[in-house]
Amino acid sequence: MSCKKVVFFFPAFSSLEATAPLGILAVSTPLLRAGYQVRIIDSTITRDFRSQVLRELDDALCLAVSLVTGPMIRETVMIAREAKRRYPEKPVVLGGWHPSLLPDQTLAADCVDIVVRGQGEEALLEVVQRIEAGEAPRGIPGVGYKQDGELVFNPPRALKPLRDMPPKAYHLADFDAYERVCGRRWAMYTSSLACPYNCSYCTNAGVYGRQWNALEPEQVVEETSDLAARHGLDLLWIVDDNFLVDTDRAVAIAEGLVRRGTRFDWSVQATTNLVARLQPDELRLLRRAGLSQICHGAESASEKVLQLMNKDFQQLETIYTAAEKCLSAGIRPSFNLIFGYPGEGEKERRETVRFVMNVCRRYPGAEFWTNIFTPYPGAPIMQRAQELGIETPASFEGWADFFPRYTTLPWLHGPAHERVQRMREYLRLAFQRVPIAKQRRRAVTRALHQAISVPAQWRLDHGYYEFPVELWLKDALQRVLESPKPMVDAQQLSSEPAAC
Ligand code: B12
Ligand code: SF4
Repeated sequence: MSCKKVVFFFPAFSSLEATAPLGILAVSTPLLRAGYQVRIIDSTITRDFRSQVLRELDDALCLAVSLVTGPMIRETVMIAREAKRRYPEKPVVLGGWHPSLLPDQTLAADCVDIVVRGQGEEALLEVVQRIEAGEAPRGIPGVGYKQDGELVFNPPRALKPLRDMPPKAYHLADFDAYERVCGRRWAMYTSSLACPYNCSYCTNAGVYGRQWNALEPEQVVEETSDLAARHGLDLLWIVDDNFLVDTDRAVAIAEGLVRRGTRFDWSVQATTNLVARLQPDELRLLRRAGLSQICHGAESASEKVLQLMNKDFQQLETIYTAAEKCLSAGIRPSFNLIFGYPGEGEKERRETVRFVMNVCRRYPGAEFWTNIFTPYPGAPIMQRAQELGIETPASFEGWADFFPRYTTLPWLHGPAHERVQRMREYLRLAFQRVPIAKQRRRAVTRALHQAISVPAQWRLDHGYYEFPVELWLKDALQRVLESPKPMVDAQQLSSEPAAC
């Protein structure tokens, strides 16, 4: 017999940066308010997540999974298939970025019954109410479902401004368990949605549009202070696409946090042009309020590639300015790069590497993180990528291997791909970087990395990546010395049990 319970599964996302899944906390609140119980089983912090999901499903209405494109799909398929085998009558509902961007193919998978596109707060509640009533989710905006083997898609759901959304159910998260995996006690927080720009590799406009909308500063100050204090967090990552679209709002948030005397660090994502326009005293104020890092999507230092990426709002000098301004205010500037973008050749890659060397030497403390271009469904570049020979997976499962750390492209594979991967590895070792997860490296590994930074810089300066003996040595030592990922077991992440 089913009680008023929904089981959420959050598949592992191939990173030690473990914290509570914000999408699930967001869609949980309306369910809790309507009297449903919620169980969250996050595979990153739950040793026997398979048996736990199946056990919890026994008296639940449905299984709901949140996922993005990439490796999370592997565990999603495994768990959804087992759930369907054991409980064929209980619907499997998928939400999050991948189902939002590729609803048809996702719903076509044998183990998926319902998909939710875009914002899930209201949609999931309505779906669960229908499941409870034994009815199909006919007409619920943003929802797709199967009817007699056919895929049925209701009209899309209009986007709601963030201020109209309920608060996230952070109290469901076992922050102790996340801290054991990650080494840090941190959480994500959303203060605005969407981004006014439209970079051609970016999927955001496809899900959240381009109309930036944000919470009022007072609400942000109130919620972040409370969240950090309540759960003893030392870091909040504000996951907004572009936090600094409204400078006055950012300044007002900083003033509010300073007035409250909060003590947590926070980091944001913002474009270099918006950081460059800040005045030094504004950045100092943000720092005093706890802002410790700004992550920028620099992506390339080739004018040609930036044009191809539709990043005309970002002049190269704004990257230098952003680095300089951040560092002089005591804020760590981080920059992301994409290698292998269509149109980028060896010459453009060299330009980018030279630029990185230049920035890191002029502004010690600036850091770069790299990826290989991965065309996501819904991104404006996708069609061009397909014309250039990218083969997109023909099934939901196929997307599990789409991952920007390893992607090979028709124009970047074999020895060329290997060369770029080595270059990325040398970039990683050449200068210090600070990940969110605490590094559990031994002193000897740290010393080795330090020692490799000298030859790594030489190689990057000379574009020479043959015979990577330093990398071979590092890998061999790492295999012998480093301990495996810590195993933790979460407490039951659940709402207050209601009688059922
Ligand atoms: C935080 C984050 C991460 C963190 C996640 C940490 C964690 N503990 O969860 C880390 C750093 C690990 C990460 C890694 C990656 N990420 Co990321 N990440 C984000 C980010 C910035 C915020 C996600 C978030 O929590 N948002 C807040 C919540 C509330 O919003 P939401 O997820 O959209 O949820 C809403 C709906 O989607 C829906 N919903 C969500 N879940 C569910 C579930 C159900 C059942 C229902 C009904 C609805 C529903 O309702 C929610 C409320 O409205 C987004 C960008 C963004 N703007 O969202 C990128 C983003 C999700 N990441 C992305 C990518 C590409 C990656 C990486 C591949 C990057 C990399 N280079 O390695 C990896 C992949 C990780 C993996 N899965 O294997 C892409 C995903 C694109 C795609 N097609 O899926 C995004 C969209 C960024 C982008 N624009 O390109 N990421
Ligand atoms: S600036 Fe960032 S969030 Fe905005 S469109 Fe470009 S990549 Fe996407």
